[in-house]
Amino acid sequence: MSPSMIALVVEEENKKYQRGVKHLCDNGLTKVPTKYIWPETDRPIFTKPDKLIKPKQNLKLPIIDIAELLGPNRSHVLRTIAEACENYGFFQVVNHGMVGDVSRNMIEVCKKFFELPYEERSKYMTSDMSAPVRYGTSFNQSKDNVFCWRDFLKLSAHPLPDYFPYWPSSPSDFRSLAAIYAKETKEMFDLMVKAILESLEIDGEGDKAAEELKEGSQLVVVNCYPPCPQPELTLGMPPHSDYGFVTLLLQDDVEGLQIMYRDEWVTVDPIPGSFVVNVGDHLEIFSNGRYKSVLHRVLVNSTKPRISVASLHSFPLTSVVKPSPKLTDKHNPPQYMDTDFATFLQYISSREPKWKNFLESRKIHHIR
Ligand SMILES: O=C(O)CCC(=O)C(=O)O
Repeated sequence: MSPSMIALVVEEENKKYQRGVKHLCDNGLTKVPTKYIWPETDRPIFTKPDKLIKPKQNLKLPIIDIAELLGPNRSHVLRTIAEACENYGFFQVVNHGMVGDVSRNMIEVCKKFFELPYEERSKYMTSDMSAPVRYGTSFNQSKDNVFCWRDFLKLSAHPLPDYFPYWPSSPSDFRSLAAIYAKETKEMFDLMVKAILESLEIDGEGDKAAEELKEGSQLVVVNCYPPCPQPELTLGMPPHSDYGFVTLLLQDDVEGLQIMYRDEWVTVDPIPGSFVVNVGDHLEIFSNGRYKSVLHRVLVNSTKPRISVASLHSFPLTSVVKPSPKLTDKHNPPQYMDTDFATFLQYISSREPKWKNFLESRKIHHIR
């Protein structure tokens, strides 16, 4: 084949991958295309094909019972939150008040969305990072060298009336069910973030931040990970941290989420009906590094499709995030530069975003 023919074939192949991994799987697949094969050092560790070496036990994250947070044990729960944010960057919440139907309906209607024909889903495909709805694949499909085994639907969600009319109109109940879910998740966030800020013991500063966050941004990210014929070669999502303040994650009953804990990847045990809560980059900045925005990634498997719904919350898009003055002084100077969304968007549009590169780029390196 001539070089120009080879270039044409490669371009055709790449176009195919741009349509997403669900489309690829729907058309029949017995092995993972090279585009999705990760370098050996980044792959999940397997002993033999399909057999994952798991850490001895899945990680049991600290559990926060929201009902207890609202009772006489509040100060004890706040201490548990502080320890979880310092040591894990993650915890799970139970008794959160969202009735089972709301989360189950959300997972079900999202499954139905990803089962729609490609032509229907692709109406929402755009490279415009500020679009109110964005369907896509991999992590950043215009920048990633190696693709990950994931398609996504991102919905801007707060204030809801501004974005709701742009959300997918098919399946017919998608908008209404997703709207109930987004609204209830936002309420859960408002409650959780008040507690998280209170656990930092910064008095009025915490109340001020909570008020600002109440009017802040919310992005609902639906992740779809189809079964993969060779899960040992690829990842559903590469190691990354979340850019917002706090993320609330709903998973179906299929495990896949791993977090970096004491320099090892450990799988999070999904507790049915619970939410996983994690510290984002903005909270790490706001807390001047006390609370950790921890790396996480997603593994896929050969038999079960997996759906997760992450709700990313932060300050309004026009705000500047900086270390709280209550957490800095001359002995403990700010560890991060003031950061706004424009800087973040510029950063992720210009390179392959992974690891904690963005947060690292905002660090101030003090000379002692
Ligand atoms: O699917 C998961 O469990 C995690 C998803 C995630 O990390 C994200 O959406 O940022």
